[in-house]
Parts: sequence; structure tokens; C-alpha cells
Amino acid sequence: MASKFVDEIMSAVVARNVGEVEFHQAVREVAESVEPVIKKRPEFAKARILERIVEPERQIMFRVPWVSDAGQVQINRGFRVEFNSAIGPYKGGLRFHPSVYIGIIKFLGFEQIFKNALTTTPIGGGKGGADFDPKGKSDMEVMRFCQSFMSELFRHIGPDTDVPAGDIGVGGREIGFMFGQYKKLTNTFSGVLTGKGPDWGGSLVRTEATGYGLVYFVTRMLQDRGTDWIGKKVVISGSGNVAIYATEKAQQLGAKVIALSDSNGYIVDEGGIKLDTVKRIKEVERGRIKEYADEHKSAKFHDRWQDIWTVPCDVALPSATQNEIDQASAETLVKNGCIAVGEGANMPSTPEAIDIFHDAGVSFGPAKAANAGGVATSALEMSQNAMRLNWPFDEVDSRLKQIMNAIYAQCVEAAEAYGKKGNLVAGANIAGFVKVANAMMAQGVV
Ligand code: NDP
Ligand code: 2IT
Repeated sequence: MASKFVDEIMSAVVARNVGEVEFHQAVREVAESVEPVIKKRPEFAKARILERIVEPERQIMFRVPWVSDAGQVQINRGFRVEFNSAIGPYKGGLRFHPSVYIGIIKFLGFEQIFKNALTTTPIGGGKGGADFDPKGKSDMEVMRFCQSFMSELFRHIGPDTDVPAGDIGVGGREIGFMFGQYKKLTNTFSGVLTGKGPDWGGSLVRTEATGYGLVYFVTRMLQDRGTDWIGKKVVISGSGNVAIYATEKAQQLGAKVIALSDSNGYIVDEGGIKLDTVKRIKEVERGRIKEYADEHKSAKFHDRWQDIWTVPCDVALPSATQNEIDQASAETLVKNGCIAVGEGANMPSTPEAIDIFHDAGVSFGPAKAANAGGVATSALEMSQNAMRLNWPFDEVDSRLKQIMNAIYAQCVEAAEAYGKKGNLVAGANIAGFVKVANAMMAQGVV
């Protein structure tokens, strides 16, 4: 049963943001979590902090025209939502996927505000992208698209204003093309994007950071249950940037990762995933996960990606997309003995699924906290760019580990302080919100 407080917030948000169901879902969860904070801090209610936070500071939508290899004119839609700059420049990724519309970008930008606050680094929240599908496009088509996209975006961003990075469909190749165009248009070599190549301003560990950080976070969850990764069976959805480096770190720590997926289906290799094969297929050849099963006879391919959660495991790391674990999948995971879920993707579990995990005593690491290692390392890239220095791999990795431990501690403490011991969803939302709210209070009604 929703409270009057949540109902009021939600009816205004739904009326003003018609049809943006993912955004509504993200706001509802935060509103439910922070209600007790606002009751305890009436100055937040008076200053209408939550009502202000749900309204982006600025939203940009633009036409992205480009020409295919066949000489045909294509038109996509580009987005950048600059959501909140209370604690630093807008920061967040760009998603290129055909499902992108303003509701997806707003849910991601809204989550990013609180995630970025948890990282302990000074970055505000933003997100962008386009309904462009890089799959099946040539490198030259991707380049022309990225150049056209940046030809509009460049006037809205900057190293002290808004610093985009990657997300689904945007990796090193796309960041390179966009950085090149930004540099040409502005005649500046700056830290305007993160996820750059290590030889031209990028940070070591940024490629690995989201997956590694996820595993560092879940390590703390497992420690609190008196256990570790050794011998654990792990199922990870997706086979992109987050999934690959979560697999790598989990394997280094002694886990057995047995399943991965893409939008065509999932593979199970009970002998343990051979990550070199996955990296070659996905990072070099840009192929499909099915090809893994053609190469390794120990593996089986199944063609419904949603069914990956029927594979029995101790730890599940959803690392593909939003709402990929629904109630039925959560019930199956619990029935099969899963003890911990760490969200690598943004909002991969539905609210019903999260309730099932909490009720069953499964340790649950929410996206805002568990996948914050990527953006945190982006903030470390910004620091290195500002100093014109490059830190060694081990230094960035050890900072990442410290940050993930600090995020975990903030979630645990905030949950306890508000009578929600062990509920890291409430903890993450409260700790992130309080930091942003305090900054907004200090800066007046702007
Ligand atoms: P990638 O594009 O590298 O990989 C995405 C993977 O998920 C691919 O295997 C893709 O399959 C699969 N996938 C994406 N969308 C769908 C869909 N609608 N249905 C089924 N499968 C899908 O992206 P990332 O690994 O960077 O991102 C994965 C998730 O992690 C996203 O939710 C992102 O927001 C989140 N995230 C990413 C961070 C980063 O630093 N990159 C940081 C924090 C969170 P296919 O190739 O077939 O589309
Ligand atoms: O969802 C995320 O945190 C990201 N896609 C990373 C954003 C960033 O700016 O590194």
C-alpha cells in the first residue's frame, strides 16, 4: 500500500511525464525509500527538494541525420538529460539502442543522481543516447552517426559542465569517434568524455571498472553472510562490457561463472566460461554469444535470453538491461538456492522481484550502489585529466576498491539509521538522496 506522500509525488510525476513508465518506476522506488527522511527533515519538505529533484534541470532532444554505406539518408533521435548538478558537473553515460526514448534516458539520469552521490566523488547526474542501433552497422556508419550526434551535443557539454561516457551500445570505438569530433569542433583536447583510450586521456581500469566494482561490492555482501566467492556458481546476464569484467573478477576470486547471454539467447558451460573466447567473440569480432557454443562442446545454447535465471546458481549478477528479472524469475532463483544478487545493469530487477529477494533473505545489491564503480572510475579519469597525469593500474584499482567499500558502508549505515537494517535499496536511496538534498539546500532555490 502506497502512502499518501508517495501517491502525491507519483500522481504529479505521472501526469507531467506521460507514458514514461521506466522513469515512473525509478521515481517511485526513491520516493518510497526517502519518505522517512523527509518526515524527519521538514526543511526538505518546505524546500520541495524531492519535487525539484524529479524535474530535470535541462532536457535536450535533437535530430541526428547521417548517411548509410548504401548512400541512404537515415534519421535518428538524440537525447541528453542534464538532471542534477548539485554536487558536480552532470555525469553519466550515452546509450545507443533502438529501444531508447525519453523515458529510458530519464530513468537512467534520475538513478545516476543518487549513484553518483554515493561514489564519494563530486559529480552530478545526467544521461543521454539515441535510438540508433550500432548492431550490423559498419565502422564507417558508426563513425558518421557519432560525428553527427556530436555535431549537436558538443554545444551542451564540456569538462566542467557535462561529461558523457559509455553505456549500452557505446564503448571505446564510439567514444573515440565522438571525442574526435568534439576536439575538431572546439579545438580543445579536454576531459569532456570518459572511457577514452589509455593513450589519449583515458584512465586505466575504466574498461574493467563496472564489472570489477560490482564484484567488489558483492564481496562485501558475501562477507556479511560469512562467506566468499570460492566455488560459488555464478550466472551473469549480458556479455557486454559489464558482464565480461564481472566474469573476469569473479573468476579471479575463485567463483565458477557458468552462464552468459545476449539478446539472442544464453549459453551454459557447467565447466566454467572460457573468458578468452567470449572476449574474442564480443570485443574483437562483434559476434553473438551463440558462437561460443559452436566452439566449446561443453556448452549449450538456449534461445530465450529471459530464461537464463532458470539456471541454478549461488550468485546472480544481472548485467544486461532494465526489468530483466521479473517476479517469476526471482521466485525461480530463490527456489534454486540463490543467496546473493548484485545488479550490474541499471534497474534490472522489477519491484516485485526485489520484494521476493528481500522476503527470502537473499542479499540484494541495488544497481545505484553495486554498479557505481564504472562512473566512479570515470570521476577518477576526470581527476587525472584535470591534473594531466595518468595513474598506474594498481592505483586506480585500489581506489575503486576503496570506493566500493565506502559505498557499501554508506548503504548499510543509512539503512540502519532509518530502521531498515540489511535493506541496501533503502540504504542506497537514502544515503544518495541526503547528500544531494543537503547540497541543494545550501545552494538555494535554483
Ligand atoms: P554493452 O552494450 O556492452 O552490453 C550489453 C549486453 O546486454 C549485451 O550482451 C546485450 O546483448 C545485452 N542487452 C542489452 N539490451 C538488451 C535487451 N533489451 N534485451 C536483451 N539483452 C540486452 O553494455 P554494458 O555492458 O555497458 O551495459 C550493460 C548494463 O550495465 C546496462 O544496463 C547499463 O546501463 C549498465 N551499466 C553500464 C556501465 C558501464 O560502465 N558500461 C556502468 C553502470 C551500469 P545484444 O548485444 O544482443 O544487444
Ligand atoms: O550507468 C552508468 O553509471 C554508466 N553507464 C557509466 C557512466 C559514466 O559516466 O561513466
